[in-house]
Amino acid sequence: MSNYSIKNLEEYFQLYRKSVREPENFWEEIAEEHFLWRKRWKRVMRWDFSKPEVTWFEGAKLNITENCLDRHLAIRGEKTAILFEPNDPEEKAQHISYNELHKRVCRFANVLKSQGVKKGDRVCIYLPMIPELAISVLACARIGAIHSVVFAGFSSQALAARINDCDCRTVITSDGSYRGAKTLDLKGIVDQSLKDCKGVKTVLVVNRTGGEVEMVKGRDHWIEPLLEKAKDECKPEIMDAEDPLFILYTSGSTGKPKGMVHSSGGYMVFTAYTFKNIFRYREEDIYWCTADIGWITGHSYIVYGPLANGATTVMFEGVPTYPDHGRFWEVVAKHKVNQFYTAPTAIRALAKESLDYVEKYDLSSIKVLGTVGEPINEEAWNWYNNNIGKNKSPIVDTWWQTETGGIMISPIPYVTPTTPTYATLPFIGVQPALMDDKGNEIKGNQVEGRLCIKFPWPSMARTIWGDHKRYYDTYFSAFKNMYFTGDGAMRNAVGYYRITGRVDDVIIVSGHNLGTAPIEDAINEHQAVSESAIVGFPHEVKGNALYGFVILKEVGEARDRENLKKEINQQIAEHIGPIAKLDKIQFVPGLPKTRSGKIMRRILRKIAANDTSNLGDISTLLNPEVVEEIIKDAQ
Ligand code: 7RM
Repeated sequence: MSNYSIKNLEEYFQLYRKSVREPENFWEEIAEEHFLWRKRWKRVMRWDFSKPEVTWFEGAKLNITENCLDRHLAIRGEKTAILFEPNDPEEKAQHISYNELHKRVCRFANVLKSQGVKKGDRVCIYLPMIPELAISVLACARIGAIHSVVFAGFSSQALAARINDCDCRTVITSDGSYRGAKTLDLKGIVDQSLKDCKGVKTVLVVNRTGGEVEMVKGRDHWIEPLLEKAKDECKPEIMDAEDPLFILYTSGSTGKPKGMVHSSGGYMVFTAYTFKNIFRYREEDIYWCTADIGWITGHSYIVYGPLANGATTVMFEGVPTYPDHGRFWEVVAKHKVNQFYTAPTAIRALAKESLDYVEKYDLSSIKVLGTVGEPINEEAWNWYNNNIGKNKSPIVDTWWQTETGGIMISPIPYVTPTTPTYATLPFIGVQPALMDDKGNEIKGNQVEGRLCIKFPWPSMARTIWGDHKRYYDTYFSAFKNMYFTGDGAMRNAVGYYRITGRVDDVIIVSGHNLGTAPIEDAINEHQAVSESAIVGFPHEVKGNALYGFVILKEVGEARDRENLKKEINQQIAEHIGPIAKLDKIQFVPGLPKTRSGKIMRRILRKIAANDTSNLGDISTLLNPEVVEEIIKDAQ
């Protein structure tokens, strides 16, 4: 069991050095000793960032579900694999053992097969946080189908775009979903989107809310009767290590979402190894990540990473504020959660409420706290540390991305001394670099630049579905032989990294990545709008909120402006989802533009942040006079 669980800082540095000097030997040992392979690799890795082409464990054969399920049955079959905590605290939690999960995954896999789903087919999963979400993900992996989970908060149009982009023929959904006091009509959203998805032949519907739904004959099937009839054994499809395991969409700076494609073998090895060390998981622990499986955090650190380690992973259906602001802490106390992993936006929202919500509960089970998704400010870090961790549980501030598949920069708890707002040191095998605008690496400490990674790691995305050129252009063209993350970062005197935020047109609102372009596209479709620009501005709870500068077609028109603002937000909710709604909308006569026609977002950002004392050089603007006018009416 050497090397698999890192014990102290010295060992971390030793392993880190080994992972850089002899990456192949290092990863070969990890892969060999801790996973179940049906056939060994011919070559540990191969890479060429100029294409980009990366392979890990080429020639190896495996099925990830054998690693997440079958191999645990003999030693921990009755241990809880998934601990499901429903939205309604009155509804009983479900403890799904490894034995039971194995059976339910096999049954689900057999249903998919009976519906004609085969290896390599894409299956869209649009489900709330109920056990069937994890089960359907694993069922796809069992038979080698590529899952594409779409977060069940996305609108019908966003769902349709994702279904069509990777030609899903099968969609898995539920009648409805519970979110706090609300019940949402998921099946209705799916029906709406399928009007634009002619390729979908089968819709499997899980019964969750018991709501009235329309079932289209020949296309829609309730899953329960099919599951009942299905056999509870399903032989795993044996996959190549480089076969795609899943596609997950992430927003980009153009309108079209990017379908990041992840591999089977490398993804498994890296998510399992990071999970074990970054959460310091031990056999009896109860681990809870509050993310939704619709995001990468849920894929890697609710499903695959924990299950590959035989962990107990909590799945929470609800929201942090229902029935009140104490819900997270109630659940921690109830299930004696040992590792708790959430987003800064949730921490900030709960920190605003009375401490009574925290102090009511016994949080002494907590050993490790984690955060992910956006930079955590010092105040939120301290609140989390003092009130939840009681100054004794290390906080792991984990930096990573949909594209990286697993955690890249993070403390290792009880090993790396933490500093508020710092993600600290690269994980084993991760080689970060800070780059200047001219494309040179900035060496040494106390420096700031664009964050790149200069060597492949096993769980990196292999391509963008259907558009390898875009993969190259987005991540590998800015800096030669480097993966460019899109983030800025600084490295302090001791070599710790602090992520400062996006340097591109992606804005992170409440931990959700939103591209400005798709939102602007949605606004511009409104018949009264001629042009718009979106920027982020600092928000106490959400981290960033959205500010829209909108040019109307008819200037000085007596239209009801308040009503227009509502319509614009409605339009955004329909195109993208309620998470992308604007907090502020300002109607402007023009937008500051460069001579080449590029909107100067830098200026708009300053106006939105109410920081107009120094706007920098605006002489290159085509229309500098518009800036004054915008400032005059700023909100
Ligand atoms: C896991 C996830 C990726 C973007 C990334 C950053 C930001 C994530 C942190 C962070 C500062 C962190 N995937 N980000 N973690 N910024 N500190 N610990 O969030 O694809 O949805 O987002 O999120 O900008 O590029 S993601």
